Amino acid sequence: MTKPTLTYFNGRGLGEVTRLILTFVNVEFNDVRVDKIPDELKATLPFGQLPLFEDGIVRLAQSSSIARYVANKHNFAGANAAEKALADSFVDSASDVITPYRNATDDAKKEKFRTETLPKFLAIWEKTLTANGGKHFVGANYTWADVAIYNALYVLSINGYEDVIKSHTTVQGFSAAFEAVPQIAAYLKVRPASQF
Ligand SMILES: N[C@@H](CCC(=O)N[C@@H](CS)C(=O)NCC(=O)O)C(=O)O
Repeated sequence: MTKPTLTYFNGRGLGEVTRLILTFVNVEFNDVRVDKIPDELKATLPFGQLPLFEDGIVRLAQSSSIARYVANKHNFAGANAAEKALADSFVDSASDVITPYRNATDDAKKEKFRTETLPKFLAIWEKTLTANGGKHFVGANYTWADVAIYNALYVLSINGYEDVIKSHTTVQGFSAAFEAVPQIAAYLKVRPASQF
């Protein structure tokens, strides 16, 4: 089997969910990190942008399509059609949190995000996790939904929202348990530090 390659910038950004999925499912991959997209590569990119995923079967762009493909390929997308759809919906909920977080560029928007948007989603995540045993969002095993939400929580926790997250103990426990999964813990120890 060809060792897959993920090409992205030297940051977590739009590449990190796929890196975490591959790490979780114990698939070795070439983690290619560029400072700038070389012109000759840019000309061949499906949408002119990174990330790009290549596994000898497909040459795929668009971060969420890549992550979903990798999750499906490695049985990490949900145990059946219903679980897959639910997992997709929780992945989308992570975007529903990260998009307004990124768009909160002034104090009023930041305050709305801190006091309304984030608590609303944290309460939903807390309730879902509690009803499902505390460790996973969907079904009896980890799926890429857990990865996407963990990654969103990580981004928020290092960018000034740790206190809001901490008051949701089941969500907090979920993140801690995810980080303690041996292959994830090993990856996090060596993950390059980055601003984004
Ligand atoms: N919708 C795309 C967006 C990709 C994107 O915006 N990539 C940025 C980096 S985060 C990029 O390649 N920027 C460099 C460029 O456009 O030349 C995805 O989710 O993959």
